[in-house]
This record gives sequence, structure tokens and C-alpha cells, in this order.
Amino acid sequence: MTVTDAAPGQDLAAQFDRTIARDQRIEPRDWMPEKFRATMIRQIAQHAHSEIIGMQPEGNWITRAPSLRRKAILLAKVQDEAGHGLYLYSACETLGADRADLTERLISGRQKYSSIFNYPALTFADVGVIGWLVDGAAICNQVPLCRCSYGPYARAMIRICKEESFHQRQGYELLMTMMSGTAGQRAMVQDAVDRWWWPVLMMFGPPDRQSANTAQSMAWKIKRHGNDELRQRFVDMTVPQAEALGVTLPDPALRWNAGRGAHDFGEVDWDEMRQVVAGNGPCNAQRVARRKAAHDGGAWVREAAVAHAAKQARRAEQAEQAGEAGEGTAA
Ligand code: BYC
Repeated sequence: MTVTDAAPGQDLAAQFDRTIARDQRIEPRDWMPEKFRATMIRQIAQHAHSEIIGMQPEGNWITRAPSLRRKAILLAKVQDEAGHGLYLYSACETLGADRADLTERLISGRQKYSSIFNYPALTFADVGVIGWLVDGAAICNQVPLCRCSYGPYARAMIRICKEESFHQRQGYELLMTMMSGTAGQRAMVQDAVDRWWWPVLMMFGPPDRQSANTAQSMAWKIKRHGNDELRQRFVDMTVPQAEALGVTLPDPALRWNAGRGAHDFGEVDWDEMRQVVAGNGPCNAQRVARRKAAHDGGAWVREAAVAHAAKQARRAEQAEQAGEAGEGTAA
């Protein structure tokens, strides 16, 4: 339903509320409260930045992949992440955001990206664990976003989730292969799981009681579940996968609670998360510096693309004018 079609004088805010209440989508030309627009830009931009920065930890392993097969898989995965970033920047543009400005905000630290990508990928087992756990957490968080109330974001998420599913499986398959290898390979996998487990739980955001945005985002049906519910769902989904793989999740408090029908688990180190989000994680400076270098290095490509588009537009205009003049002569 497009509220811009509404009769003059109609209460646009009430119509926005009705669209949300009926579980319909808000589309780019619809009227929306400025706070809704700002929230969507904030979340989609942060998500887009995460995809683009998220190319770095795994991208570092493309030249060192142990076989042609692993290299081809990794290359495809990292390219998918670039594609996800592009869909998401486009979704942000439908809200009036400017892509160059979004990149500037990322590079200058004024917009966030997921804390998880500020941890290093130290061995090739990390590539598998990123696929299994990081992409697994991303799926848990993003499948409900396919039903988000903002149309372009919801539609982008459908394709992204399909690709994330392949990413998760390739990670798990890589780890299965390593776990059936040597004792050294199994130790590498366990070490990677030990390092990534807690940072992955941070991906879901702070506990709901401390989350600044959850209540409003749930009322607007941007978020369909709270951060804690999705974190719990991820833990419950992952425990049997860890058992099948033969690794131990590094949490002594992790155990099945029959009463709740869910796993109990230990407290995330929220101080560490705050530090990482504030820019003080192990790789924050390196990740942003590399993104800035890539952006600066691409300046000539952007300039050439703009010059090329201007030339094409000029030629099209000249051809149109020549056509009109020709028609005039023929008549
Ligand atoms: N890291 O009120 P809250 C991927 C911020 S891409 C950093 O709960 P919200 C992948 C939050 O922004 C993974 N910051 O916020 C890519 C807020 O600060 P501001 C990215 C975090 O938005 C490549 C403040 O803390 N996924 O999976 O309601 C390869 C309070 O939080 C984090 C998405 O972006 C964090 N972990 O909920 C492989 C999914 N958590 O902005 C994989 C879409 C929270 O008020 N995003 N903050 O200054 C979301 O679902 C939500 O934005 C979040 C946070 C659940 C992340």
C-alpha cells in the first residue's frame, strides 16, 4: 500500500501504523516517520559495512588456501559478501542515503559494523569456523529479517539468506574434513572454536535489558525477535552440531535445562564487546585502514565511471537531437 496515494488531509501517521499492524510492507515512496527512516538507515548501513569489512578476515586466506577446490569455494564466498554489501547499500539508498557518505561514515568511525570482524583469522581452521559459527549466527539473525517491515531490506535478505546457507555449509564441511584428519588438524579446529565462540555470541547485540533500539524496532516490526531470544536459538541449534563435529564449546556453564527446554549458558563478557565496538578490538584499526586504502585506491575508477556515464549521456542526447532533426527534414 502506498501512502503517498492517500487523499489530501488523510492522517499519514495513522496509515503508517495501520500498514505495520497489518503486517504489510513500507515501501520507499511511502510516508514514514523520520525516526523509522533513521533506524532503517542505521541498521542497513551497519549491516552493509559488516558484509564489506567481513570480506577481510577470510579474504586474507584466498592466496593461502590449501587446494584449488578450497580456493574456488572461498573466492566465491568472499565475492558473495561483496554482493551482499552492494544490495544493502542499494536498499539504504532507497531511504535517501548517499553511498559515498555511508562509506565516509564507515571510514571515519561514525557508523558501526559488526564486532565479530575485529578478530583475526589465524589459521585455515578459522575459515571453517567463520563459515560454521559466524554465518550460522548470521542466518539465525537474518532469517527473521526476511519479514522485516521495510520492503527493500526484507527482499534483499531473502537472497542473502540463501547464500549464507551455502556459506554455513561450506564451513561445516571444511571442519568435518579437518576433524577426520590428523591430531594436529583437530587441535587447530578446537583452537579456532575456542577463540570464536564468545565473539560470535556478541553478534546478536547486547542483552535486551541494555539494548537501546530493540523495543522500538520490534514495535515497528523491523526486528521480529529480541537479541536474547536469537542468541538462545543459536546456542540450541549449535550444540548438537558441535557434538556431531567432535568439538567442545568453551563454556563450562553450558548444559541442557529440561525445565526450560533450552540450554543454559554462561555470561558473555560484555565489557569486551563494548571495547571492541568502541574501536579497541584486536583488528579494528587494521580493518578500517585497509578499507580506507581500498577506497582511496579506487578513486580513479569512480572518476572514470562518472566521466564515462557523462559521455554516454551526452552521446544519447546528441543522437536524440539528430533524430529529431532528421524527422523534421523527412516531414
Ligand atoms: N557489533 O540496541 P541494539 C554477517 C550496536 S554480517 C557492533 O541491540 P539493534 C557476515 C548497535 O548498532 C553481520 N555493534 O541495536 C558478513 C547499537 O548501536 P547504535 C551483521 C553492535 O540495531 C560477512 C548498540 O550496539 N549483521 O553476518 O537493535 C561474512 C545497541 O544495540 C553489535 C547485521 O548487521 C555488534 N555485534 O540490534 C560473514 C544484521 N550489536 O547503532 C557474515 C542486522 C549491537 O544505536 N542487524 N551493536 O549506535 C541487526 O539485526 C541488529 O542491528 C543487531 C543489533 C541485532 C546487530
